[in-house]
Amino acid sequence: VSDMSDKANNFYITTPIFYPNGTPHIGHAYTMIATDVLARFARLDGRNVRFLSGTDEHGQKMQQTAEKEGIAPIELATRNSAVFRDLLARLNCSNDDYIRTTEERHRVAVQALWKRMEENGDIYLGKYGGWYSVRQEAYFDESETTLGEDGVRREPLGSPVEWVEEESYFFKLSAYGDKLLEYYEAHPDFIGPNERRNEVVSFVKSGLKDLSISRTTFDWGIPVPGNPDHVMYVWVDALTNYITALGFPDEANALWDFWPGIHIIGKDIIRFHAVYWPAFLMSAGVALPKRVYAHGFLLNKGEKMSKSVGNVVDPFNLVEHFGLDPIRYFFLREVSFGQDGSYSDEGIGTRINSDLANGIGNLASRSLSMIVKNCDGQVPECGPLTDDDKAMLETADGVIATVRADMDKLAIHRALAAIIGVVSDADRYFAGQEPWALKKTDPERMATVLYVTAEVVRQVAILLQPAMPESAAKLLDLVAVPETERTFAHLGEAGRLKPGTPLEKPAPVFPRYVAPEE
Ligand code: ME8
Repeated sequence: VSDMSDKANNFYITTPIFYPNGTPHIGHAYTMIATDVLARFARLDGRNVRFLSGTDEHGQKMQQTAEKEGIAPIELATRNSAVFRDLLARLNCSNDDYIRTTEERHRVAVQALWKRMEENGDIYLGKYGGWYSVRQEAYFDESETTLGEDGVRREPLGSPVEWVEEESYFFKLSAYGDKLLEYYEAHPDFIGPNERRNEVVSFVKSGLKDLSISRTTFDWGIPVPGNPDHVMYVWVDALTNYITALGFPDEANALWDFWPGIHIIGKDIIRFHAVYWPAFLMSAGVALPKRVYAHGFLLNKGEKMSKSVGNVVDPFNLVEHFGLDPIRYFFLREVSFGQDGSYSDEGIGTRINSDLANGIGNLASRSLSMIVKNCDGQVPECGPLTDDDKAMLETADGVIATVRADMDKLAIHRALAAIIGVVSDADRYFAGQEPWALKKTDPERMATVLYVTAEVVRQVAILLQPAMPESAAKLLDLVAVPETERTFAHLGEAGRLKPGTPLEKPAPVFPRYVAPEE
């Protein structure tokens, strides 16, 4: 039982807040699923969890898209933010809060943070000129841009840039280079994975310039305190969401005990989270996040997804086609968390069939139907254990240690491989013991083998809950585990199946995937 008053037990985790200038795609879904599995894992492991997601609704891009559609920016934001919220629900994400940056609580927090940075002497008024990308909402150094044969200058990711000059407030980022480097050095787990950490360290070592943090060329944003001609640069606004949702600046409210937290992001926005955000927080005298971890990008059959290539996959359709838990499992298991990953319908089908239908699904249905048929429909008595039985149970009891260590390193794919590895061990155990042959020769021995196998199914199902909450619950129903006995505290000896518990004929949990005819 976790102690809810113990601050050290609090666990705060966030997704990026998404731009609602369009509808979500599979990359957004991937971030949501990965963050959800980390939140669910921590909950089952007895932590007091708070999980946040939401939408990033200000900025020039939103204003321009709304203008094109002939609607107000808030209408566009409200319409698409609802779709992101629906996607979280469709993906069975367990977020505790959903923040929209157009909410009043957020204006209050952002303006408070700005004032603290200003009081610390880190904000000054100046003039800014630079190559600005509307799509990236960022200025680029001339050296980072290239002039195309079509006469259009572009930033490294390919969006056009234009020369913009405006009066602007600046944040003294240049004063934070050494402090950031010291911090990275003292907190080796602050940025992950290592590739991203190295990238950030070399960026900071190359020298930080002051950062332009206000705009006068449009007005869809949070006004700068004391000078409403300026709206805040959208990244100052956006990053603050993580503390708005904990009630900042009211550091006496109970939610504030969740700070600092862990930010899960895509690799595209590492600089904002690992350089700008910690500098803002240092300036404002607020604790820095525990960790910023960037996952890789998803590629469709190895190709970048883009509207022009026509390979953008709608996450709602993908889930409809394959089923939710298989999709969650596929992305978490197939992609090395932190690296880029590729997906295709064939890849998804193969993975679902090998690990789920032929793996845990088959093990559960074979062993449990034998129990229902041959053991009076009850969890059988467990007789004296052979070395093979003991080894099998030890494997199952011990896997949580590996899984916990992997999850702590955010190696989600490895944690799942370890869990599915136990299923392979159990398949070998089951085949080797031949309980179907023991039925005639030694029914008591058969009962013990079936008991051990069902007990492995119980533990695997408990461990699979973060990745596949609904399917794992069905497996736990099959072995009649009460809902109150499904946390990691019930793994191992503590939660062993009780002989005599009635079991139902097992319904299939993971059907085989058969690709539709062309
Ligand atoms: O950047 N593969 O919002 P955004 C994997 N509002 N993940 C992907 C992806 C892909 N192909 N494409 C996008 C923003 N993502 C800002 C964030 S946070 C204070 C503000 C995911 O809607 C990935 O997590 O463009 C990426 O970081 C995020 O979507 C960007 O979402």
